[in-house]
Amino acid sequence: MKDSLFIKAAFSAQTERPPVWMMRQAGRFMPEYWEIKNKYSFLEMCKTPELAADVTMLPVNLLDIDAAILFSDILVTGEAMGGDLSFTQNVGPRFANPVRTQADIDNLNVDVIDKLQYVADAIKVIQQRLNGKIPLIGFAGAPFTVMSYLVEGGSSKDFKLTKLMLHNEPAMAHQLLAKIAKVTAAYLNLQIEAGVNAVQIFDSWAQALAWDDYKEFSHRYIQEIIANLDRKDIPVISFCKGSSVFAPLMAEAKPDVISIDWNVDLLDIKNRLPQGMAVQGNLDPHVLYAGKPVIKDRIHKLFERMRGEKGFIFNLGHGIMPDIPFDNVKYAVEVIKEYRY
Ligand code: 1CP
Repeated sequence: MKDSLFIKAAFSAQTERPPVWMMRQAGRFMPEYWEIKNKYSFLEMCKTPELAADVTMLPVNLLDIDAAILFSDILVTGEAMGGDLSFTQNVGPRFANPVRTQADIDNLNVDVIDKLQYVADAIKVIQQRLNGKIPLIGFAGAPFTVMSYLVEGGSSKDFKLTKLMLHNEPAMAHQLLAKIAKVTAAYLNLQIEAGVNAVQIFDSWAQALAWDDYKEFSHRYIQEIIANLDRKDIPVISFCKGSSVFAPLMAEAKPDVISIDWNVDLLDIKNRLPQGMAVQGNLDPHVLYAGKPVIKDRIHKLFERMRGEKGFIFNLGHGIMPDIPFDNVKYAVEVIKEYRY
């Protein structure tokens, strides 16, 4: 995989064009996803290696992207620790037994790697199907983001209960975060052992935090996880919503790549990072709703800005929305793949 565009760019080597993959590429914007989803529940899909492989391969076969991402979810660590997880259409993820008291935290298990073995099995099936064509990215949720789902019991707009725990019960919050971080490091190491070619840590809701709180309750645990990875020779990508603000701090955790949201000029932020640290990003996913000339123009503008830069992976600033037209995503990938520096 060392010679793949994605791995080369992740390690800041020269490439003839930027590699492309998109967060949430294995998902609901594809009619073919629904053909599978209509027959199985989301968790069944995650836990059945052949099905997880089928979904992982959809964007590989239909979009011809430069990296595949494991089909799973960031919340499987919370489930393995004892969360009663379900996914309901139009509601999203739910933990029926939210974690809000000291007793709830004490009850969470950390010795849970056996419960996540199905992910290692899926990775092996996916790698057989990929057959060396492109790299496979594994992933996990960052402790703060996973904590927010455990505490709120599901999605949240304002993270009220989570922030209340950080502010009123910081010692309790740290115990919870430390438990999640321990499981997350072991979980990513399981994925590396099973054969993924890169890992990405998703801290999707970090932007809700004030700078000091981000530092104390999020960054610190990501740093700990990255330090505990048995990295072998694979790149580590750190993503958060809010990276346009937090990237210089994220860099201190020493990932190989930082995935940047769309609020910032990508070159400006790259220039503020240590030499040799790659960036991934950062098209506003809403551009993919627009007309094709707009999509092409925005991609070309980003690429012109990044011209001559080593260490640039094209991605969106966050995941593809489920109602973005498939044709537009396919067109964007074509525009990117035709481009030459
Ligand atoms: O009902 C369905 O069809 C399930 C929808 C779905 C899908 C396709 C969920 C529920 N998760 C996923 C897959 C998924 N989730 C992947 C697969 C690989 C890919 O294509 O990228 C990944 C990487 C995730 C990670 C994930 N899950 C994140 C981090 C990434 C991000 O977009 O910020 C988050 C925050 C989640 C939680 C989650 N799981 C599912 C939903 C609908 C949500 C978000 C709900 C919310 O807004 O809180």
